[in-house]
Amino acid sequence: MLRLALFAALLLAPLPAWACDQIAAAARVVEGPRFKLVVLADPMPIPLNTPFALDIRLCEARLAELSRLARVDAWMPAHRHGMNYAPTVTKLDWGHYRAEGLLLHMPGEWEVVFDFAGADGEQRLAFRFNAE
Ligand SMILES: [Cu+2]
Repeated sequence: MLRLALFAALLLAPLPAWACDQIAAAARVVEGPRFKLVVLADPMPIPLNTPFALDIRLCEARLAELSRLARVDAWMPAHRHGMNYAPTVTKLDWGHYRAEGLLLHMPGEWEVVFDFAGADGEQRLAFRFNAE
């Protein structure tokens, strides 16, 4: 009973504002034609020369289960090279994925690419950012 009360108290406690602000500032929202992606880096912000992971959610998706996140990758458009590692993608839940093992080995502009495959065809979404 005490544990239940503690749990209820935790549920009612407000989240620290800094957590929401940090998440809102760090989240990347990528608008696609059929759904949008909300991407959070772990750790954040995305570090240089250190492995990081991405938490990826398909939002506002109709039939999200038809679009499977098949691949996550990153490359530097200006230098025309990718990473030295191939990240792994794990499905956590419907429309919720985690990509691990990304590592950016150079400062500069990177593009993170998300390739989806499904019964309704292939789709690529991406965002660019400056790693420093
Ligand atoms: Cu480069």
